[in-house]
Amino acid sequence: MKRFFLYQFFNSEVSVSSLKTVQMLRLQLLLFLLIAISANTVFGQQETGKLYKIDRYKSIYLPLGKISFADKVVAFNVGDPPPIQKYRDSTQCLHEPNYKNYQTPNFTSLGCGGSLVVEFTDNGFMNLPGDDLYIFEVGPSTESATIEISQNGIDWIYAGTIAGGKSALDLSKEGIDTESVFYFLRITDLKDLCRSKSAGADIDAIGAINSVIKLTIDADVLFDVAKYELKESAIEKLISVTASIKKVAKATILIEGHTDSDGNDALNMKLSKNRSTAVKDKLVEILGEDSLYEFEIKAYGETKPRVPNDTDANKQQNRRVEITVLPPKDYYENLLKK
Ligand SMILES: [Ca+2]
Ligand SMILES: [Ca+2]
Repeated sequence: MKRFFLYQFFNSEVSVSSLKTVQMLRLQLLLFLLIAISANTVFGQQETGKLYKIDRYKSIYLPLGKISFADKVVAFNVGDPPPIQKYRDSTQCLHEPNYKNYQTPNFTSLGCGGSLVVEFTDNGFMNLPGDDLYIFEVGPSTESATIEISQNGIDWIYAGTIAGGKSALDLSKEGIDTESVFYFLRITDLKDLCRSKSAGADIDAIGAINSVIKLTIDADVLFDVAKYELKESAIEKLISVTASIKKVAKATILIEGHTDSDGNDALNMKLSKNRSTAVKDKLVEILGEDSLYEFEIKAYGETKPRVPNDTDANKQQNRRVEITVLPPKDYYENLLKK
């Protein structure tokens, strides 16, 4: 239909007097088509970071967009008294926020003193510059709750309290290190409001501002002993790794190389550096030169073992390349400008 119209337009017979107008129109149409095409290529580029509404006036920017949110409910211990049935669906606290109004049960009410454990499955979170977590608490009143975090779902660390509309947490305030990646979060209601249809804190979403994707690759899969040329079988592994990286269109990718304790310290340092570089070069090749990823390399040699280098199995665990997909550098640069 569209094509037919264009054909008609470009081939229409016209009188000399209206020729000028038609030429103008043709030019305008061509311009319009050109703009439409270039707009497509710009907007076709998937944008990673996203603004989420907090209230009527404010929004918060999550630099890794929709992957930033908690993905899975691990446990829900509803408080006492509990909220009414329609506010008790624990899965309503997952994924992107979608609160409409108090009547629509698009959130989870914890009940008085209730607690909820969620897991991040396609991302983790860390203590990086600025606020690290944001809890989307909704409903007519903001109730306070404590937040604890965990790397494994077993050992928990206190991470702060949300209260009085303060829903952002900076993990550095609790002295949490800047290396650990966390995958679990527990939120426990502090019994502010127990006599309500939606007793306990009302959670619409749990977002990681400093969201990361962490991938650890066994170095034996990538390299032969003491070598830094990628093995044939490594390519397939790195292609599967890029599938995870591509969940975000723009990011800083940190590649860290580690060895076991066999051999000379300085040589191990050099080896881990060469190996990280080889992984970086291959990832650049697979992801494409013009992609929006920035790379950083860190070599640790044998200085940061995961486990003691006392058995062959442990040594194998220590020989590894860690890839962390972090919020893009310009996100932090913008934070500094504020
Ligand atoms: Ca997620
Ligand atoms: Ca922080």
